[in-house]
Amino acid sequence: MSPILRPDRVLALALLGLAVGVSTPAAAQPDAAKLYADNCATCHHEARTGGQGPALLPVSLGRIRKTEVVATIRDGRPATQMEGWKDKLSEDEIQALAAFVLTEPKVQPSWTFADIVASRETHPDPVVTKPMWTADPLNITVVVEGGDHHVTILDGDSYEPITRFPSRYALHGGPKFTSDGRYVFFGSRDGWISKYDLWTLTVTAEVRAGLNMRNIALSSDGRWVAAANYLPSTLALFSADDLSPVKVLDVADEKGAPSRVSAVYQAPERKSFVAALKDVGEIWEVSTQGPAPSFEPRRIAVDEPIDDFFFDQGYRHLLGASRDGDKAVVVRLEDGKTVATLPLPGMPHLGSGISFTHHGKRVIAAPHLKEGKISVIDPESWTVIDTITTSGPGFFLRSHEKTPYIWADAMMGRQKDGMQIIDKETLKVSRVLTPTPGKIAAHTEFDRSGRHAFVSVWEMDGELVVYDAETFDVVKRLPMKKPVGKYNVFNKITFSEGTSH
Ligand code: DHE
Repeated sequence: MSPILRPDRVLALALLGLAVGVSTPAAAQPDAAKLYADNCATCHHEARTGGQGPALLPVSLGRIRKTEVVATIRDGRPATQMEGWKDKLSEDEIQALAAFVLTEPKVQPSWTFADIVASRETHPDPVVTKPMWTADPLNITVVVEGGDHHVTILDGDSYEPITRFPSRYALHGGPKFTSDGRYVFFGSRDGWISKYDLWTLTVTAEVRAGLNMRNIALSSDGRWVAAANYLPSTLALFSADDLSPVKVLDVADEKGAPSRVSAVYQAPERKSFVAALKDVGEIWEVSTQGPAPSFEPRRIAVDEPIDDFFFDQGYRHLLGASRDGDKAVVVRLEDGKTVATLPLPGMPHLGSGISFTHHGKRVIAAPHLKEGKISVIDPESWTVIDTITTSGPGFFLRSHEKTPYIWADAMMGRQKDGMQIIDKETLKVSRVLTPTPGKIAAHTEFDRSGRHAFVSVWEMDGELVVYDAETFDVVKRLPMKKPVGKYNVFNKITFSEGTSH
């Protein structure tokens, strides 16, 4: 007999199901893959690797919440070509699409040398001998506005924006400046490197180094750019002149186990790039010396993978945080020996570490991401000399040689709206500023003189609050879209005391 049920029996069974709490057959779920192919693939690529719009892969979307993804699909993103889909898709379809882009694809997409070459664009740059504007070129502050993915170039004396332009999606890490302060390089989480001429206010070249990138570094002679990638697992090297790719290193340990690259920085005194590997116990150093470097990596063995690191002042040692976030190792770069191990619980974020003068001696400070603490380390004895207790875990520290204070946020704690002012001598929080009560306060940068400090109110309708760094009076408030980070040209190119990498 046929197993087909008569309609009256289906109704009866459904009612029975309701009565006994058994679920009825679910309404058909939207086919997210088809919805994506029909509506999103044209701009974001059928493999979700990005095109006109950003890559829609979990790794490149970063720490975004599903509610944000849903809101973007539903309402679009202002000042971009991303329109809202609420009139064309149902709420269920929008939810299904959001879940889809937050799910890892079955096969990870590839990004080859040929893809890198094909992605590169160059743009004409007017020939000039000085900036096309009149502000102090070394007191320019570059503001990355994460809220709507723009960059504002700010006159550091008048606090007036000189220009504002759309950036690539989700810039991450500090932009890197050429030593004359003219060009700045930005890196985005979805792999784009952009070279920008501050004098002519022009993006001169762009290239996509990978699908998920951590950060970029510029060599001390300004000739090479290195990109640290998670996907694919590569360290990619480019000419800083026009961003043409010169070499892509597949990153793997000596036995061939592949590894993501945690971060790459220049080591000016050593004329090299140093990269930490996230999945294997090696640090790589790549020399940038000579007219045509081979970029062959020197492998330095360490006991555990390194997540994040900082150098001492002369770039003789590297202080690296372990992936478990409970200790740090000190590696002497000259001979690659691990010379000390420090207990650093609470996930120290050495990428936003700073060094400063404490009782006449240079020390290193790093915030902890999991607890309201800042470790202060003596780079001669490699011991933790103090642990500053703050009101909650924070991300960023900043200071300047001309100020007696460190400014530290607590943006991941309960008092997110406070900026803590820490005395460099007593290592105690001497006061807490609240730029806007109830709104996240984060990331500080100083002007070149150290007399003024810029603090972010980290909201979509946020602000840049300019403080007098001596009186702590508010001097100006500039509306900004989630100003993630600020970078003063002078402080960055002089490696000012109190700035991160
Ligand atoms: Fe960052 C710098 C790693 C999450 C904003 N961050 C850095 C650097 C590293 C790093 C290694 C130094 C690179 C450089 O300057 O060249 N960041 C990490 C992480 O591992 C972590 C915890 C997890 C992740 O998802 O990547 C992380 N970072 C974040 C964020 O969620 C932040 C707050 C928001 C965002 O935009 O992603 C964030 N990171 C920043 C900023 C800097 C940064 C603004 C540059 C700070 C500076 O002043 O130089």
